Amino acid sequence: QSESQTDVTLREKELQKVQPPAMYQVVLNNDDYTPMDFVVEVLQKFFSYNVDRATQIMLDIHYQGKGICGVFTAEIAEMKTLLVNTYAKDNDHPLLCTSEKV
Ligand code: TYC
Repeated sequence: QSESQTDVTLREKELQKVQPPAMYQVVLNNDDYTPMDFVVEVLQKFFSYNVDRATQIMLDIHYQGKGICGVFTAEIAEMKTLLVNTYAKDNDHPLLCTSEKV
């Protein structure tokens, strides 16, 4: 049984509908060596949190093992992850930033 032309046209219209972009969580991972102050600085510098919120998030990561810093489109998530890991390396800290699709 073949699809009617109306069905095909409707399905094409459906496929053409704009899709919201895929979103990615940028995650900071805990470790035993990166100073707490440095993590707070990273959260302020790259994710625009104020010092109080940055401290809360840092402590959450410290006790839970990891924590979400923000949710972004692919390019922004990738760029922030790279910037944080480069900044950590440049400062000789093992801090690891990762991103994962929501
Ligand atoms: N656990 C680290 C310490 O005790 C602090 C820390 C917090 C490190 C969050 C990484 O993503 C991190 N100095």
